[in-house]
Amino acid sequence: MDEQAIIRVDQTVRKWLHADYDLMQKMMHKDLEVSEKTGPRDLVTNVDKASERFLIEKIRTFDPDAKILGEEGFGDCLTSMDGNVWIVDPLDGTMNFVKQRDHFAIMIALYQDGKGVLGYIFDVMNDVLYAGGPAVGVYANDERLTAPNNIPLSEGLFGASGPLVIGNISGMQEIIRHSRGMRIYGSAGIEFIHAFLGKTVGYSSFLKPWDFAAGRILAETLGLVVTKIDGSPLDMLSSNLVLVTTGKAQQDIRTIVNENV
Ligand code: 2AM
Ligand code: CA
Ligand code: CA
Ligand code: CA
Repeated sequence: MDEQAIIRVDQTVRKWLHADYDLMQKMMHKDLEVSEKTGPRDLVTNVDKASERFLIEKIRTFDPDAKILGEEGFGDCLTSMDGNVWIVDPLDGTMNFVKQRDHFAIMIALYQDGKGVLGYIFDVMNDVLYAGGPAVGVYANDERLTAPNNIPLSEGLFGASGPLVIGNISGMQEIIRHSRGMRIYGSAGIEFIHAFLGKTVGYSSFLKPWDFAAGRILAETLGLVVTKIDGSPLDMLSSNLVLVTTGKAQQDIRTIVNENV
């Protein structure tokens, strides 16, 4: 796709996201239908499902030959990253949505033959859409973002998921001890945003493709490094222990992880 084509796709996706935002705003103040997926800490609501149905219907009409992966199962089964692949997390941070009506996001990513083209993380309650990709840069609404400072681990706050910290997976507690402190927000999308803005030096969590597909594109465009915790490349078709950090913190963390295997 040339730059003009990417800009046209971008304008279309932004319209879908704003319509999805309106849908969510209407639904979130009514009674939610909440059910458990794998247990009481893994929920899905009628809003997750409505959002995914809405976005996938838009993508199918716009790009009928594409493959679409959605968390709640309304898309396709993905076996390769060939061609156009859209990855949708219709509501990221469902537990926050249910308990707080805050700190959640809508995420969409477009990959072409495995390369990230456009990524979107919509911070719904702050009404800020983080959007872009390598061809167009990264924007927070209309404001272009610049790369966060390449600070070492020792100079920043580190975002982690609860299970990684509690289980001390891959030396997570040691990683945090080397940082200025730990933050846990309960939404991968919101955590990625904090890394974009330099509010944290990085983030790590065990994530599915829809949790990191958009964040990865935006983070890499901003010069951050997105890998598995051991520094190896991400697998877009399965779960990964994802690490997004500045280049310097990536080196610091790799040293700690190697000492804790
Ligand atoms: P979700 O809300 O879209 O499910 C904190 O739980 C973060 O990790 C959220 O971004 C959440 O995404 C994601 N996550 C990934 N796997 C999860 C799981 N099994 N249970 C709860 N959250 C999960
Ligand atoms: Ca979920
Ligand atoms: Ca998610
Ligand atoms: Ca979700």
